Amino acid sequence: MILTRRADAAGPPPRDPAGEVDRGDTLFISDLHLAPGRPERIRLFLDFLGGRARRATRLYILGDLFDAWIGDDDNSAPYTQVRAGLRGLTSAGTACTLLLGNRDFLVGRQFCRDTDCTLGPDPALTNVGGVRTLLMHGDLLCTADLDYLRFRRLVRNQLVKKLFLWKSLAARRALAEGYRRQSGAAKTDKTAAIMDADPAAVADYLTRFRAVHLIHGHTHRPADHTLTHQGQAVRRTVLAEWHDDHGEVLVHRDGTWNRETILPSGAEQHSTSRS
Ligand SMILES: [Mn+2]
Repeated sequence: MILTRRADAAGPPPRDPAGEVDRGDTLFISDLHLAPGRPERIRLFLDFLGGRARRATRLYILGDLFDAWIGDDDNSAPYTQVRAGLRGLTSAGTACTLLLGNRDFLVGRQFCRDTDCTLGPDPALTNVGGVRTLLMHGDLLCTADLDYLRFRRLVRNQLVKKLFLWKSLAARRALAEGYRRQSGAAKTDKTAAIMDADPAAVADYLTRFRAVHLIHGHTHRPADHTLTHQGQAVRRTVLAEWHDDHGEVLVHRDGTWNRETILPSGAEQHSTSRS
């Protein structure tokens, strides 16, 4: 549900039949880079969906949930599990909104039908605790990476997407594997500055959307930036990537923000408080 109105405009949040689940939190995650070759990370995410995430009104996944996505018809076992996990979460009453990342931009309508998640635009303007908040994956902020932005325009083209999706699953797998190798090689050549958010792009999006808080991922440089924009204090919150043995979730509750570490079940959970 995107999102120029208050999250509660559509009525009260779904109530747990037993009335025992407190769903006061809004959660933000990104850059999980789930892949069949990362079973621990998939398990960590599935446990998160079945546990911590259920105490939220809404979960925002700000892109790169998957390390690659070659079409909603990919029925590899891990992806089927992830779809079922998301469906379990939304069925239990937590809304889930997804933004597309540069790795999983082919997530589409069938995925949303399978999981009952909503696909958000990028950027997505929303309201968190009465504050105009802009949500992005973050790749659009890295404006110094001209090669990538050119590639982005190409692969996001509707016809190009259709041509790719017409190919067999096997052909798409082979193409994605080739791209993954290429992209990995290109990344090591690029300077740190090119791969970070450009301050001018940040300012530009904040102005266009009259937002005072920007939340994004993609750069894998988690931080809480405070900056002055047009004489006003604004915030840029960068989400952390997930790893096989831990993930991080940004939590909003009653005007308070926290970063919580998500650990494999059995391990002790801990959280770091922020304002
Ligand atoms: Mn990314």
